[in-house]
Amino acid sequence: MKLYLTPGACSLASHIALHEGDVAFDAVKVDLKAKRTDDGREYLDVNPKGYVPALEFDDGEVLTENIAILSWISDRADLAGPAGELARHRLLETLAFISTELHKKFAPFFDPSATQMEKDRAAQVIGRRLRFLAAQMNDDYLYGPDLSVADAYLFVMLTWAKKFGLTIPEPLELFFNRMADRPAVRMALEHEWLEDETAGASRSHATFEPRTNGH
Ligand SMILES: N[C@@H](CCC(=O)N[C@@H](CS)C(=O)NCC(=O)O)C(=O)O
Repeated sequence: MKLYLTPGACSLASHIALHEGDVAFDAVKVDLKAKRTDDGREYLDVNPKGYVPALEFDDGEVLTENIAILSWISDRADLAGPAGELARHRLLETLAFISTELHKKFAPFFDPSATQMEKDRAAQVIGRRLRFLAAQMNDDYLYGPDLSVADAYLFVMLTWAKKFGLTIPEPLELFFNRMADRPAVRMALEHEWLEDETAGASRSHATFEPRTNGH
């Protein structure tokens, strides 16, 4: 299985979740501008939508969209999540909220042609969404004492909020630090950021074996 990712992009959520779930995978870096992968493919041949993340299974089938990929990882690795009869749909509800109401609101910060007014408006909306999620925190993570794939996605949103100097509610600052201390998160961050710092072409395509025999 291959996870196509771009360092620091939303694909980091799936990268973290795969490590958290101890799932074996190859991480393949994508140059989003050139639409080329570091294992020498045209990225549009992998994902015609042209964006990351994409998860390619050994039989060649490709799954795209953060919500679908994270939900697959959650099932495959049996990661924590909401309880109750609506558990599965509650998780989808949160992933959809993060994807559509938070992730996409960062657009002006990644758009060099966006005006300051557009960024200010986006910052206000993002602030409201983050306060909503801060109020939803139930114990150390969104759904209790154990991490869910929604926490991995929220963590990536917080890395962006920090990068662009946005205000983060106190409970989410604490959550961020808790996440950053997790070995799986450190592993994903190290792989995505140190490879650029060291310009290590050899680290741009990495294979991860499970730490244990299944999960
Ligand atoms: N709807 C997609 C959006 C993914 C997305 O926005 N990916 C960004 C990185 S965070 C990207 O690859 N952008 C490059 C592009 O759209 O060309 C999903 O949720 O997976």
